[in-house]
Amino acid sequence: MSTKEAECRAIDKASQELIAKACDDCVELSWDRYEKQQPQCGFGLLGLCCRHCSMGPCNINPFGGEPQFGVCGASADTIAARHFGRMTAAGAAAHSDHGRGVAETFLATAKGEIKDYAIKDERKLYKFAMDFGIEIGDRDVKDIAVELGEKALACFGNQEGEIPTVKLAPLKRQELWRKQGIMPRGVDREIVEMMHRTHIGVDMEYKNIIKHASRTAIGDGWGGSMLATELQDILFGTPEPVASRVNLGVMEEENVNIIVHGHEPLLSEMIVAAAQDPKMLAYAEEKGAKGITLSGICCTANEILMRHGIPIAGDFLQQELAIASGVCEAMIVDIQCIMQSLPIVAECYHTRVLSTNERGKIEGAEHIEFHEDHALEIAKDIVKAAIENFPNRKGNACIPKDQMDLIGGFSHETINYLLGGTFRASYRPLNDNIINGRIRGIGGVVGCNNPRTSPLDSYHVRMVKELIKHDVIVLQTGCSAIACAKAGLMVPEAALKYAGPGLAEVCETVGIPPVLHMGSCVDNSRILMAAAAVVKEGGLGDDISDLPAAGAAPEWMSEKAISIGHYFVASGVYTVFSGSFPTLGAKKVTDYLFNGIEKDVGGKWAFENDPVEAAHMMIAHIDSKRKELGLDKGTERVLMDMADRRALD
Ligand code: BF8
Ligand code: SF4
Repeated sequence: MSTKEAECRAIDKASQELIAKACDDCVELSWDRYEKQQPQCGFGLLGLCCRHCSMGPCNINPFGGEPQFGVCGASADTIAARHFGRMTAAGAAAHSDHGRGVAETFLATAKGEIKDYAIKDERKLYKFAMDFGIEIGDRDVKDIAVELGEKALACFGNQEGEIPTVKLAPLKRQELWRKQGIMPRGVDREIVEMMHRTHIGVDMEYKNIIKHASRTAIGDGWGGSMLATELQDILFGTPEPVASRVNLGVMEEENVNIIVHGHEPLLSEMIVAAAQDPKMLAYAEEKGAKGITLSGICCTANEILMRHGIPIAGDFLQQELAIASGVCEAMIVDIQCIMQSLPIVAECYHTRVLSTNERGKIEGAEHIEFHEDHALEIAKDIVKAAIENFPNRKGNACIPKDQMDLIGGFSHETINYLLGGTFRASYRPLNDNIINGRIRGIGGVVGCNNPRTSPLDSYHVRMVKELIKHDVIVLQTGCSAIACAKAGLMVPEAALKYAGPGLAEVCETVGIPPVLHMGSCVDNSRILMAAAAVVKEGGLGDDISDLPAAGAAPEWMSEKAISIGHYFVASGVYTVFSGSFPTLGAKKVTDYLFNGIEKDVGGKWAFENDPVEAAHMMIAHIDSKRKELGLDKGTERVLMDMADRRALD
C-alpha cells in the first residue's frame, strides 16, 4: 500500500504505518471491508428500511415516487422514527446493562460478599448516598453503602415514579421533563416500552415515538450511565489529573504487551492489579520478557487512563492495527465495540484474543470467563495466558514510534477544584470566565470512529481545533478523546499553540489543556454533571438550554452514540452529528429533530458533514446563547490584570 493510500485512512503516522503493514501481511481491515460494502443500501442509510415484521422488509422511495408506505401502511416518518427509537433503546440498554453490572458488584462488595473490590472514595459515597436521600448521621460506611447499592440497583427495575438521579439535573429542567411527560420511571421500563412501541402496529405518530425516545435516553444519561460512572468512582476512585501517553507506540518490544479492550472497569481494574503483581512480573522474565506493558483500546482504555494513568494504545479503528503490530501477546475483550474480525486478524500473528464476558463471545476467540466473586484470581489467569504467549511471536513484528503525551483524569469534581482553587472549590471562576468572554462557551465533542469519515480522527481533530481556536473549551469522552489526545491537544502547551487568546490565557493560568479528557462513553454523565454545576453556580441562566454550550459526535457509528446525542438534546443541548444521520430520508421526523423539538425540550439535533462547518454551527449557537444572556459584548479579548490572575489561582 502506498503512503498516500494509508494517509487516506488515518491522520496519525502510527496508524498509517500499521495500515500499510497489515496490507503487506494480507490482513483485511475495517477500511477494506467498508470498501467492499459499497455502494451501501441507500434505504438503510436514510432510515427508510423497515424489517420489523415478516410482511416486509419494506422500503420507502426517498424521491417521492412509489412506494410511499410499508405493507402495514407505515409512513416514512413512522419507519424512520421507529428506527431512531430502537437505536436509542439499544444504546441506552448497552450503557445501562453495564451500569447494572456495576451496581450489582457494588452491592455485593458493600455486603462483603466479594473481596477483590472495595469502597475507595468514601467522600463520594456520602455525597451520592445523600443524592438518594440516604441518611448519613453516624451510620457505618458499610450500612450506607448497602443501602446505596440497593437503591441504585432498584433504579433499573423501578416501575413508577422517577429515577432518583434525575434530581441532579437543574430544577427547571426537571420541571420541563415532568411537564413534557418524559421523566424516566425506571431505566429498564423505558427501554422495554421503546421496543414495544416500535413493534408493528403500536406507535404510529413520529412525534410520540421521539417523545418516548427522549424518556428512554434521559433514563440512560441521567440514570444508567450516571449510575455506572458514580458507582465506579466510589469503587475505583474518582479520577484526578494524570499524565500518560497515547497511540500504538506505547507498546514495547521487549515486554509482554497486554491490551484490554471494551468497556467495563470491573474487569480492567483487576487486570491492572494482576499485571503489577511481582509474581506475574517474575513469570514474564522467566519467559524471556523484560516486563509487562499494559495498555488499552476504546473506553476501557479511557477508564484505566483516568484512574491509573495506564497508556492508551488506540481508539476504535485501531483495534485491528494493535494486533497487526505483531507484538500484542493478548487482547482481552469484554463488551461493546469489539470487532468480530479480531481472531481472524490474529491468525496472521501470534495474538491470543481472549473474550471474558458471558454476554460477549466471539467465534474463533478463546474464552476465559470473568466473574466478580473471584475477580483477581481470574485476572491473574488471563495475564498468565498472555505471558505464556510471549515466546510465540512470529517474525513480522513492528512497533510504530509514534506516541503522544497527554493529561487525562478530568472528572467534574476535578474541574471544580482546578478552576476553583484548592481552598474554595467551585465553578465560579469557570462561570466568570465564560461571562467575561475569555471562554466563549463549552463544546462537548464525543463518540466513535467510522471508516465513513476517514481519514481516522480527522473529523474530531479538525472540529476540536476550530472550536478551541475560537475560545471554546472542549470536554471530551470516548474515542473522540483518544483521537484528540493523539493529535497533541491534551497537553497544557496545546493552549498556546492552538487555542484563541482568551482560552489560552485561562488554560495557561490554571495549567490545564484546552481540551479536557473526561473519560469513557458512560462518563458523558460527567459532562451532564458539569453542565448542571455551571447552571447551579449562577450567572448563565437557570437551565442547561441557557448555557453557551453545544455537543457533537463527528465520527459517530454506534447506537450508544444516538442515545448519548439524544439525551444531550433532551437535556437542552444543541448537538451536531456528521457522517450520516439515521432519519435523513424522512422529512417530517428530521425537521422535528432538527427544529421543532427545541420548543419541547430546549435542545435540538443538526447534521453537517464538514467538521469545520459543524464547529462553526456550534459556535454560532454558543454566540446566540451568549446574546440571549446579554453576554454578546464580552467576546472581545479581555486582558487579565493581577487581581484577575489572583482570582484564578
Ligand atoms: O462507548 S466512542 S467506538 S468505544 S461507542 Fe465505542 Fe464509540 Fe468508541 Fe466506548 Ni463510545
Ligand atoms: Fe413493513 Fe410495516 Fe412490517 Fe415494517 S412493520 S416490515 S413497514 S409491514
